[in-house]
Amino acid sequence: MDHAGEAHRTDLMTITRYVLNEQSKHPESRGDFTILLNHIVLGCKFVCSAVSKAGLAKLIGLAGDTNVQGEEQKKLDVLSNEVFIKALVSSGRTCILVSEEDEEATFVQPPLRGKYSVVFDPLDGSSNIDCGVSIGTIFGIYMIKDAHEPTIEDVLQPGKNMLAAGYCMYGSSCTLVLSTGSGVNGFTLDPSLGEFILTHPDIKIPQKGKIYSVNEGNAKNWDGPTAKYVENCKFPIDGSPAKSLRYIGSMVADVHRTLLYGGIFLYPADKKSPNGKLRVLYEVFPMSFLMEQAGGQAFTGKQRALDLIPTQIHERSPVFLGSYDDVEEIKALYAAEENTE
Ligand code: FDP
Repeated sequence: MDHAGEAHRTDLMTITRYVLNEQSKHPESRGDFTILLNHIVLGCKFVCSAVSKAGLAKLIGLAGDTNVQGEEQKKLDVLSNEVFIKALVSSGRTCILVSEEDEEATFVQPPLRGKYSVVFDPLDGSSNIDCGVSIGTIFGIYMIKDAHEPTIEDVLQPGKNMLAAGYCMYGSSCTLVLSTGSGVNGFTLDPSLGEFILTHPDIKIPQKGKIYSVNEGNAKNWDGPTAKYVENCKFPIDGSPAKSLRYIGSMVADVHRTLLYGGIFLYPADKKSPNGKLRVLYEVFPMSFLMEQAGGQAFTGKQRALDLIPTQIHERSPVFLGSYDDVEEIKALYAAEENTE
């Protein structure tokens, strides 16, 4: 082993060092938020390890089946949910948890209660698990109003009230993208160190992109502005080059590409699903928060996505998010339609 070479690596900006640096900017901080983030990071490492073994696990027993030891194999999404619930509760810093996997919100028992609520999708894009396509965890963090008397209203807040949001993508590498409200940073897991290293500092989304990302199989049910926007992507009326279509069908992967390369990701309303498909609290809000922090925009077809006030924890909303100029175009089409009504 080249110990001299390894020594150079100890000045890396790990996610722990980054979060501690951020904490030091707030002298009044008691480190609660740092502890919470550390527990989220731990959850991501666990899920990353489980996802990377998923193909292998299939050789010894299908998820949901019994393996050769006679133990039941947990489905990855169920396992991921348990991992995050345990990691968040044991942090001692959370009060209310909303997970995509659980119908009801979890209220943490008083001895372990803290002042934050976390909304999350432990394993988003789960229809892609069996073919090894990138999937991810999405999370958003709110501060609750009163830790002694938490209510569901504490998580039914507009996305603009989030303190932090992020996602972890389990793909060819494991990448955690985080915003604590002052820009967006990306960290890649170094498996040999078990540490997330800052690899994408201060991510800024290009002002305008060359890619649009949508499930075009739903096109026959789209409304006028969405149909017109996608038509413009393919046959631009201003003579600009047509956009390329890229759609993975895994929100974390599609949003990650959009953040890095620019362009637009849309999951619009359609006649069959008037509220679209994506969930407000743990899909639309965290991704919209990251987009705005990176200089982009997120729109619901009616308003700025982060202004939406949810009334139910599993509520859905249409969303158009990505490069500033691209979202501006779809906003103009909806505004034009409103004016003709
Ligand atoms: P999935 O159903 O595989 O869990 O909301 C979940 C989600 O994936 C997103 O990750 C993804 O962007 C979207 O649904 C894909 O939906 P379509 O299959 O309808 O395109």
